[in-house]
Amino acid sequence: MSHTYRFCAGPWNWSEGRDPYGPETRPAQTFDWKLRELKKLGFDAMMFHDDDAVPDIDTKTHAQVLAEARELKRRLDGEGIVAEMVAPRLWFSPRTVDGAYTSNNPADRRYAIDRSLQSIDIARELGTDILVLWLAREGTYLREAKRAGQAFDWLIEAFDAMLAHDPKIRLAIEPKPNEPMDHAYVPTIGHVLAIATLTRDPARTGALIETAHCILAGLDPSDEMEFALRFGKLWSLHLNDQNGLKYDQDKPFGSVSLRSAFDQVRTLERWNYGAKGEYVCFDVHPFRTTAPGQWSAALDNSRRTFLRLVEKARTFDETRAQELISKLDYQALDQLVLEHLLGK
Ligand code: GLO
Ligand code: MG
Repeated sequence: MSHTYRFCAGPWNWSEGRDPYGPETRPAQTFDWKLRELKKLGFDAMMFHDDDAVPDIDTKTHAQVLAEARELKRRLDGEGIVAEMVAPRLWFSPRTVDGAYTSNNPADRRYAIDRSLQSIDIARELGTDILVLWLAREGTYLREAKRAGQAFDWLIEAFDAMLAHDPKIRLAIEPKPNEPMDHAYVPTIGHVLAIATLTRDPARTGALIETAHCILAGLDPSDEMEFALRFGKLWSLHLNDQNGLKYDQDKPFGSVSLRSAFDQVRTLERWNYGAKGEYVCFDVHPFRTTAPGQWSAALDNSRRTFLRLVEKARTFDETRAQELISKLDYQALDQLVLEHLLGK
């Protein structure tokens, strides 16, 4: 229980304040600015959508895409920042309006697979073996529009194509139960691990867990993490917070429930998360009201809260907790946790 953590964020975590009811509230910042901010904040890695790494990706040839990825790698090396993962952003394109791997249109399914294979090539150039798959539009608004069994076959077919494309790539599937879809086909970590068993290489098919997504599924984030860790499958992590079953909020880590955040950190401590090179990523968004001067606060605050909670996890009176557990005195255990968090 003594290792240090390494932190990661993505360019989208400096979002500009847009929501479904109103436009941006901050002017966009450049990628170079974000890279410098990341360094200043004490982060070690950046996570990338394919089109964060190579903007306007669909207008470029494969050779151009790879050349730009190589150039990005040079810039990252220059700043001392590692690329943690690459994720194909399959939910913006007009070719994925009906979903990507599970679209009812075969040409669009092909597009999604090809773009994912290209993302693997980008990952290779950037020096990471993790391809994150947030299956944003793989689900339904309308039950009768698709058959779940068929959708699972298409998902497995797509995962298999990716696993075959590169013998080193590892798929970290990021489950989320809803939004943008009404119901997603892979809503929880249990679904991820079950579907992994049907791929051509289950050992290279694992998970990324996001706090808010567990809460949206009505599940406890630390238990979900513990489940993935028990299977050796927690390869990346998106910490943030979420106020109940609402729209996806991506609040700073610990913002809604400090106690839940403590439980998540305690789980990571117990399993030595990070010891195999995994990063702690914060998938947070600044509040809409945030002024440009405080733009990085959601990330900085999340990291600060995380580190304070690591101290709380390491100084928690485990002996006393065990005594209370053996007597089933959960009333006292509850208060032990609360007073520890309150600083008594
Ligand atoms: C949205 C997801 C999203 C992904 C990111 C990486 O709810 O959390 O932010 O993590 O696109 O694939
Ligand atoms: Mg996420």
